[in-house]
Amino acid sequence: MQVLYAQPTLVEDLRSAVNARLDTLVPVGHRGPQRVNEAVRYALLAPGKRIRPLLTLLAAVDFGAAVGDALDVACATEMVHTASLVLDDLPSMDDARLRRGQPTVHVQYGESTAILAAVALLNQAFATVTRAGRLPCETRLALVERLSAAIGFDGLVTGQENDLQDRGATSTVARLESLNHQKTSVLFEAALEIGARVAGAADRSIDELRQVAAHLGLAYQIADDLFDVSLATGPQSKDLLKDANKPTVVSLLGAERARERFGHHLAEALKLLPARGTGGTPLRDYIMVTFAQTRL
Ligand code: GRG
Repeated sequence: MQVLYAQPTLVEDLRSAVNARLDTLVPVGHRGPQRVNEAVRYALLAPGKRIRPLLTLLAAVDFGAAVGDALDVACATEMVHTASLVLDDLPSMDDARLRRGQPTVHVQYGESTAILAAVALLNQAFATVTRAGRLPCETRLALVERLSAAIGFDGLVTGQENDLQDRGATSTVARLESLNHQKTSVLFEAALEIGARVAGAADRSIDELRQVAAHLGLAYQIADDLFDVSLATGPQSKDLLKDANKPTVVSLLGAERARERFGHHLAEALKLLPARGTGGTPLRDYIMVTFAQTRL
């Protein structure tokens, strides 16, 4: 998806900090076989938009934490997300050939190395949270639990399995949005909650953030699908297009009504975003720029 990058300096600084920290959390020559290390770095350091770690950092900043206290756990959300992309791209799943502007991990390194790289990334995500040294032990434990909930039986795994089983079936917008919630919103929810928890936010604010993230994930998935449709006429359409027979909110509603639905979810997210003072906050500004100005 194409996103405008004319963002406030804070966001650019945070994105650079995430990229630099990811580089050090899985360094060249890190333990284990060199091929897996290379595949992990290939996937992780490719130019992703870093939406999930930015959500974590901006929530942390919004609720008064220092960036340094949230940086490692923010990087952990990106590791989980990247692992999910590597698995999603496999021939047995979406069978994608391009990701983040480069050949997918299994195309570059082979399927078995791609699977091992995804497992290594997941493992490194949890190792990173447990070692996030400036946070109290109980906070780290709560974050491990929160992150694992977003991945497992109530999270990405369920979303992916349901999506694969539903493939091609006639569906409803409600059913698709339930899948989109399980595949996309769950990690947005965890990312925002983790940032807020690092800052010691109250449970009520965290509940509000969860609802914000749920709508953001649904809006983002519609934008992603609209963008896929716009690629259909592009020069690399064969490589870039996902399963054209798979129903999406866009294929069910048509582009115009899908855009309206995107607008509805975005408006709900902004309405629910906990108010801070009278002006905007870095998190609200980021959502406005990244989501509201996403080119549809
Ligand atoms: C065990 C972690 C784990 C997952 C297993 C494979 C799987 C289950 C889930 C895949 C879920 C999936 C791929 C959802 C799509 C989410 C999505 C909107 C991806 C695109 O995100 P962007 O646009 O990508 O943020 P970049 O590359 O910018 O990070």
